[in-house]
Parts: sequence; C-alpha cells; structure tokens
Amino acid sequence: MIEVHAYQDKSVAVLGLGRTGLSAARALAVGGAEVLLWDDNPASRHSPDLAACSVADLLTVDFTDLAALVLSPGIPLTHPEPHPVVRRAHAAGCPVVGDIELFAGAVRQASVVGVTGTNGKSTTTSLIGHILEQCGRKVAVGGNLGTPALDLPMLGADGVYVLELSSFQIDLSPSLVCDVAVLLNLSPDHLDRHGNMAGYIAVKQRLLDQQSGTGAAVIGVDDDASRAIFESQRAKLREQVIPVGVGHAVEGGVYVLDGVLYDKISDGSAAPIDLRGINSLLGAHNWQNASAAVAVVRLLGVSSEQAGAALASFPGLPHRMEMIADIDGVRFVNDSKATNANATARALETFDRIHWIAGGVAKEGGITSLAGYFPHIAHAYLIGEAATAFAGTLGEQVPHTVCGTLERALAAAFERCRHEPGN
Ligand code: UMA
Repeated sequence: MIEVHAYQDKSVAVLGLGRTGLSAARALAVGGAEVLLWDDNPASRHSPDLAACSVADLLTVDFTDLAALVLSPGIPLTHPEPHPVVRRAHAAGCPVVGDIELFAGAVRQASVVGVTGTNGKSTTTSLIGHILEQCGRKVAVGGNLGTPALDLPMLGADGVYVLELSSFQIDLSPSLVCDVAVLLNLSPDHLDRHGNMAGYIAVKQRLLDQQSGTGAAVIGVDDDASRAIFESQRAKLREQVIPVGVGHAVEGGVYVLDGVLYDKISDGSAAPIDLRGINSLLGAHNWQNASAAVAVVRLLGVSSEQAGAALASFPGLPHRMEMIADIDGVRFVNDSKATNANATARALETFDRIHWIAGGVAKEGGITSLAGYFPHIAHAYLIGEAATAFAGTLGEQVPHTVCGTLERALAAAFERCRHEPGN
C-alpha cells in the first residue's frame, strides 16, 4: 500500500466505498488522517477495519471542517450534474479530488507512466508493464485497469508505476505529472459525464498539459482529435513528444505497416519487429497498442531489441481476443469483454472466417453498425435475450442459428467448423 501522509491530523471525507474509496480510506487512515466515509448505497456503508475511519452522512457534515473530499471516479463531478455532496464541498471551498491525486502527492521518487485514450488503455498498460518486467525493471501496474493506484506497493527511485487512467480519474487529478503520458486515440465515450465530445477531449488533453513541458509524451496520430493534440504538444517545443500510428509511416515515431513494427525514435536503425505471429497482439488496434508500448519503454531506456523480445511473450488480457485453444484445426477465441458493437468490430475485422457466438443483452443500436464485417462471418450462433433481434439484423446476409445458450452454441459451432471443407 502507498501511505498518504499529506492529510495527517486533518479530516477527509471519502464518497463511494467501492475499490477506489476503500483503498483511499486505508491509505489516508494509515497516514494519520481522520476519515469520514459515505456511500449512497446503504449496503456499502462499511468502514475498513481502521480506528481512524468512521461512517458519516456527507449530506449533513460541515465541509468547512474538512481538508478534502475524495470522490470515486464513478460518481458525477460535473455532468450530468454534480453529486449533491460535491456541490456541498464546492460551496464550502473544500477541494474535490480522486485517488490518483492522492497517489501523485504521495509518490515522489519512482517514475510514473499514465496511459489514457478511448480504446486499448488496458492492453497498452499491461503491455508496458510486461516489457519492463521482462527487462528486469521494478514495475507496478494498476489504476482503471483494476488495482487501485494506492493499493500498489511503494517503489523507490528505480521503480516505474504504469497506470491506466480513465477520463473520470484525470478529471479528479489536477496535480498528476507523468514522466511519460500516453494518449492512444479518441472517439465518443462517456459523453454523459463530460457534457459533450469537446468536454471529453479537454479532460484527456489535461493529462498532457499538466506535464508543463517537462515529461515525455506518446500520442497516437490515427484520428483527427488525437492528431490535433499531438500537433499542439509538439508546437510547445516539447522535446519528447513521440507519434505512433498504424498503416502509415510517422516520422521520428513508432508505427506498424502490415503487421511489422518500425521504431524510428532515434536514428532509425532499429530492426523491424514482426508482430504477425504474436497471438495476443492480433489486429490493427493491438498494433497501435504495441507501437505506444514500444515508444514508452524506449523513452524509459529499454532497447528496441529488448522490447521486441518481450512483446513475443505477452500473454494478453483475459476475455479480450484471448486465444483459448486450437482443437482439430479450430481456433477458439474468447472475446466476451466485447459487450458493444464497437468493441466487437475489432475482432470481426481481425479474422477472415468466423463462426461467431453472439447475443446476451442488446445495447442500443444492436449490431447494425457491424454490417461491413458480415462477410467475415461464416455462421452466427445466437444466444440470450438479443438472439431474435440479432437474427433479424443478420437476415439473409449471414447464415445463422438461434441456439439459446452458450453451451449449445459452442457445441453447434465446433461441430460445423470441424466439417468445414479445408479443415
Ligand atoms: N456510488 C455512490 N454514489 C453514486 C455512484 C456510486 O455512492 O452516485 C458508490 C457505489 O454505491 C459504489 C461506489 O460508489 O459503492 C463505486 O464507485 P466507482 O463506480 O467509482 O467504482 P470503483 O469500485 O471505485 O471502481 C473504480 C473504477 N470505476 C469507474 O470508473 C466507474 C474502475 O474502473 C477501476 O478499475 C477502479 O476504480 C480501480 O481504479 C472500471 C470502469 O468501468 C473498470 N471504468 C470506466 C471504463 O473503463 O470505461 C471508466
């Protein structure tokens, strides 16, 4: 655990007692603060087993007596409207911060890599951690990925924290200064929490602006909004702003062409790294993740050769295009983390001939936006509540069977695959 001593002998309120809130409460209490805890869900109103923590209704406490309100990232700060407790804190002039802000104040020696963007954050964060670990570096990985930042071990000057940062967390971390900040890409997401796309982009950009010209940055240049941020950061004459891209060469950066990664950061003499045989990094979206990860570790002193060797042993993340097995010539891929059409598109574009098990609870818009990938689907096996609606969308274009359950779908898909010509 990382102890937070900045609020020693002061009172701090913590709202939201999920992973973030409980982790912040423990770090603050161990650091000598008096911690008042609250959660809107009565079932979650419990205090960690620490004498300095107590449950108190934050709608009635006097915020002028409190040094800070620590807000969990899932609780609205500004949009659709501030949580009533946030309003009370603001009215009393009490700072509202998140666990990453506490982390930024507590960690002084180790390097910090912050990874943000709309898609690929988790894979890129894990990949950077994996490469550094393979190179014998002391590294701790967490943040939005799952392990709250304050639950990570305290590292010394030779250590590196790699944090996945959501827009919610950046919004609550005004003094986080990353040694390397990463912005992968931008597309509409969480707009309800940021008002509109401009608000969402502004929060993401803040991670780079907060570096105030000192740290390095790695920025994806494959979408207009991210490219504009890259240009503006470069214009500030920052020395180390590295572009990364897929499908086109980027001068002085890292890019992937047809599955081969080129590192042109220094003199451009590094040998290309072939990503095509790495099962955990299939698809253009993963090539962007790999480019960013290589750029980050190069900035941290890892050679291109070391990075290339470590990429090959990356196990990937569970449930994200995860290679489960190869049986009788049939490759089983678990992509169940893809719970909306946008996320599903990444797997559908990566493979040519897919026996696709899909369904569950349909999201708004269903699978209509995936029509461009339908030619990649040899047969669809539909399950759950959404099966009938999905069958309607696939219509005559894609052969399909309504199977009902995952078990039946899996058996039917395997049976059909095994008897496919060429198998
Ligand atoms: N709560 C209230 N009032 C509210 C809303 C929530 O009291 O108005 C309480 C809930 O009752 C609950 C607690 O707040 O007890 C939940 O807080 P939270 O939603 O912030 O969840 P945590 O468990 O603290 O998890 C958070 C991140 N969740 C969100 O940002 C929504 C986790 O990211 C992250 O892994 C974790 O901190 C550790 O850092 C998850 C996520 O969905 C994976 N992230 C979003 C995403 O990736 O798109 C941003």
